[in-house]
Amino acid sequence: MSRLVVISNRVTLPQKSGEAPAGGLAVALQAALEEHGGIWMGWSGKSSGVKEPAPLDIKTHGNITYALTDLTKKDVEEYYHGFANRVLWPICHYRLDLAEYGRKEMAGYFRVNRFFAHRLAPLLKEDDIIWIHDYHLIPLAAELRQMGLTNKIGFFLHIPWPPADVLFTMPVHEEIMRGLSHYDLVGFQTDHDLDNFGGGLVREGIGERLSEGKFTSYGRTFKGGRYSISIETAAFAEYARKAASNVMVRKAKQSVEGRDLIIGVDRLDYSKGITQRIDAFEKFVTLNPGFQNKVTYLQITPKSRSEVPEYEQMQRTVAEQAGRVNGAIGTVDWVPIRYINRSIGRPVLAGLYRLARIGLVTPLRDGMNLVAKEYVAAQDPENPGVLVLSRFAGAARELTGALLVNPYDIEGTAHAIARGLTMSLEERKQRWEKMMEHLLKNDINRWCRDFLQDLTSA
Ligand code: GDG
Repeated sequence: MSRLVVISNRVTLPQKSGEAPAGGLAVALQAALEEHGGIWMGWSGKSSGVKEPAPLDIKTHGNITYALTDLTKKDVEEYYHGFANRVLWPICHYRLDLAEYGRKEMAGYFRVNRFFAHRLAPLLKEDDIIWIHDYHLIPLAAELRQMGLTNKIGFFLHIPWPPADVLFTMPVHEEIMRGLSHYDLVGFQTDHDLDNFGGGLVREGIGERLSEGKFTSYGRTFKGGRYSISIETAAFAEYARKAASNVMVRKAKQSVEGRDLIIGVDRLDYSKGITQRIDAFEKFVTLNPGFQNKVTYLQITPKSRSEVPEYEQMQRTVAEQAGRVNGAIGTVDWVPIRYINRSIGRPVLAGLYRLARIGLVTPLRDGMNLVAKEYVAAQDPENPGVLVLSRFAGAARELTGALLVNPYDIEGTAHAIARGLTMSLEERKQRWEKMMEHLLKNDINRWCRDFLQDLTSA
């Protein structure tokens, strides 16, 4: 295959020795780049203030060149905090009530995509295969085409694609749809997202779904497909097995003192359904008094996007809610909810998943949700826990051994928690084996390989 060029909003630099390993996506992309040789370009995460950003910061490690750019303060505000995270993110997660559309932010989004294209183009060779990631960079292919590039360009959307009626509330939906038509391959997490995309084209009269996974719109024909992202299943399972001896994990085990552990792990984000989940936990304890003092619910929630007002507000809401529930149902010797508002190391996380009798993954809407897959991979095959999973996570389409719940139905989720905690070992094993077999076959390397194969032949 030709050289691979990956562009994403943020870039994962190689780990320094002794650092915890990066997540599965970074590992898989780094492996693909290493194999074919290539470039990974993106935003450094830094602002150059009012000054124009300095030239690209280029770092080479083995076969991979990392190219990072700063953005001005205005760019960060308008492109990242503005249009990407206050318009595209809420709309793609069906939260029209939270979308704050502004022309200034929209213009900033397109301007930064043009800026990325201009910085990237001089690094490109004629036969490079280009793979662009996620909602921040939808118009990038159109900008590159405008500059005369004819390379194969693929796009993968990590978040959901909404149905037409939701998408059309965004004033610039046409420009966004047009942007996608400039790719050779557009990848979505699930069939639902792919269907929503095709449905939107037809509804607006701007395109059609053809046979063999092809679409046509704005005079271009391109491929669309489902590529469900996954994890490094075998490596993560091994990692979790070893993590049992980690000092922090042993301490955590002691501190739950024989109680059943329920675990939730999410970036602090309104799409993750954390407040509904805490309500469901409270309801579970209220409806099942026999479980009082017998369970600990550990919610690990690193802060994210704190500069966006909705996220800042949510930080306070969740902390207050956890405190209120602990006050209402806790006792002198039992703190029902442990709420951690920062990131913990990956080895400890893997060990905690394995310790937990229930993995509680209940987003209101999620492209895939890798926590659900990590929880399954981390289980002890002889005594696996139960995954309670929202039917609105992309992962629900694959993890059929989970107890599927509607996260808006608080009582339903409470019942699922009770059912998970009382499930026989035999049923737990049966459900887990089915999911683990699927995840071993469909891991992150397969996802990466499938996408790149289809892009190469598109
Ligand atoms: C987007 C889409 C899609 C979380 N807390 C800690 C920690 N994490 C890690 C988890 C997992 C990752 O972060 C979160 O991935 P998710 O998939 O659950 O969610 P998003 O961040 O919203 O990701 C999503 C994904 O892209 C990939 O396409 O699945 O639908 O929204 O790996 O383990 N890791 C550590 N400490 C923490 O406290 N070390």
